[in-house]
Amino acid sequence: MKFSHDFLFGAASASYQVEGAWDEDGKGMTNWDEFSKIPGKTFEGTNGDVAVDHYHRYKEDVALMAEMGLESYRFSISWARIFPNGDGEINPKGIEFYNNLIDECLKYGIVPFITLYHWDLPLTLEKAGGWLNPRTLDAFVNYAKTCFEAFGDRVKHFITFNETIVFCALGYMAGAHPPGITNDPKKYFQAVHNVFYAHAQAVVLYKSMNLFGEIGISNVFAPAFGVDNSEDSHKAAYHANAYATHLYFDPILKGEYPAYVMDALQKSGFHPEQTADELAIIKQAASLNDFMGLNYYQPSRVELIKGELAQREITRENSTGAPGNPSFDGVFRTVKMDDKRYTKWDWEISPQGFIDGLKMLRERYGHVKLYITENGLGDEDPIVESEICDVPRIKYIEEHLQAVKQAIAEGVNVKGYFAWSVIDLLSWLNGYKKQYGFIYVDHKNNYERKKKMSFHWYRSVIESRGEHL
Ligand code: BGP
Repeated sequence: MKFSHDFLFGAASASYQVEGAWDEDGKGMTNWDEFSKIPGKTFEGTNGDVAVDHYHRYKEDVALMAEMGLESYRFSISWARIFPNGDGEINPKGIEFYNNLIDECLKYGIVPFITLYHWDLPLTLEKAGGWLNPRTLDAFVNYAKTCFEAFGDRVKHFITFNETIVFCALGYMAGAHPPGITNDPKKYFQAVHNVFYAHAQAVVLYKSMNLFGEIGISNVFAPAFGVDNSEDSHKAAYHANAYATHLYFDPILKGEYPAYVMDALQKSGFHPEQTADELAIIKQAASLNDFMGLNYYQPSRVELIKGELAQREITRENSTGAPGNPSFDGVFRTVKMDDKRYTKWDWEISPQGFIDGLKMLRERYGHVKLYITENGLGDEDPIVESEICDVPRIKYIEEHLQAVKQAIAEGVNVKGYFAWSVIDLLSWLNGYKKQYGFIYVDHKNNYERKKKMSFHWYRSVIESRGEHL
C-alpha cells in the first residue's frame, strides 16, 4: 500500500527551539527567554538565544527541506515577534519574517502548517498571571486574528495550541516549565480550561472569517495501558486515560468535559471556574474544529497504587517523560517494564501502542480527521567518518509509519505525518544533546548544516509514498 496523495509527509519545529534572534527586530521577551536563564532549570543552562539560528538561515533550511522532498513544514509563530508585549502594538518586522518564511515554503510547494502557540508566551503576559489571567486569553484571540488576517490567504492549516497538558502540567504541577509553579492542581486545571476556552474562541473566529482552511489543536497522545490484565490494572488505565486523554480530547471533539474527571475535581475542590457562556463556546467550537493533531512518542504503562498515598516528588529529571511518577492524586503510577524497549531517555518505543491507541481514539471519537503532528526519536547520533549515522531514528520512524499505515488500513482517518523534528534543535530541558532531526547542526562550526542518513531515507520514503515500508 502507498500513502494516498492527499496524505502530507512533513516534519516539524517550534519557534523557541530553532529561531534564536531572541531580541532582534523588535521581538519582545518571552517566558522562556527568562526561565531558561534561571540556574538549574535547563540542561547545562542551555537556552534559545541563538538556538540553531533558523531566523537567519531559514532560506537555507527550507531549501534543504525541499531537497528532502518534504510536503509540509510545521512550525510555530513566536507571539512576541508579532506582539512584543502580547497585546497592544503590532511589530511589522515580526509579520515580515513569517511572511518571508511562508513564501519561501510556498516557492517550493511546501505546505506551511502553523502552530500559533508552542509555549513561548510574551513575558508581559506571563508576569501578569499567564494562562490564569483573562487578559492572556483575550490577547491570544487577538493575536490569532492578526495571524489569520496576515497569513490566512496562504496558510490553510492552523494549530491553535501545542500540548496543553505539557505546558500546564509542567508549568503548574512539576514546576519544570514556566511559570515554575509546583503542586497546584487548582491552578493547573484552571489553566487547562482557560486554554481550551481560548482555543474555542479562535476556532469560532477563524470559521467566521471564511478563509477556507482548517483549524485544530495538537495534543500529546500517550494512551495508557495496564501493566497486566488484572482488574486493578484496568482501573488504573481507565483513570490515566480519563486524565490524560479524555480531559484533553473531549472538550475539543465533543465540546464537553468528561464527567468522570469533573466529578472528582468537584469533590477535591480542584474544579476550574467556568461560566455557561464559556462552555457554550467550547461546545460550538467542537462542531467547527477540523482536525486533531497527535504528538505520539510513547504510551504509558500504569499500575494502581495500593495502600498509602505516594508522595509525589518532582524534579527536572523525572518530569521529562520517563516513567516512574505517581499520578497527582496518588491513584496510579507509571512503570518501566522489563519486556519493553526504551530510548536513552527512558521513553518507551512502541509502535503497537500507537496502533492500539489510535483504535481507542476511533472508538471514542469516531472518524475524526487526524494528523500526526509529532513523532520521532531523541538520541545522541553516532558520527562515523563524518557521516551522521542515525540508524535508530530511521528504524523508529519506519516502525511508526508502518503503524500509521496499518491504522489507516483499519479505517483510522490519518491525513498526515510530521516527524519531530526537521532539524536538530533545542530540547526544552535536554539542551542540544538530545537530537531529533534529519539535518544535523554543527554548533562548533558556525551552525553548519549537514544531511543525516535519515535525510536520504525520508526522501525515498516520500518519493515512493511509503510503498516499501
Ligand atoms: C514535545 C514538544 C516538542 C519537543 C518534543 C520532544 O512535547 O511539543 O517541542 O520538545 O516533545 O521533547 P524533548 O525535547 O523533551 O525530548
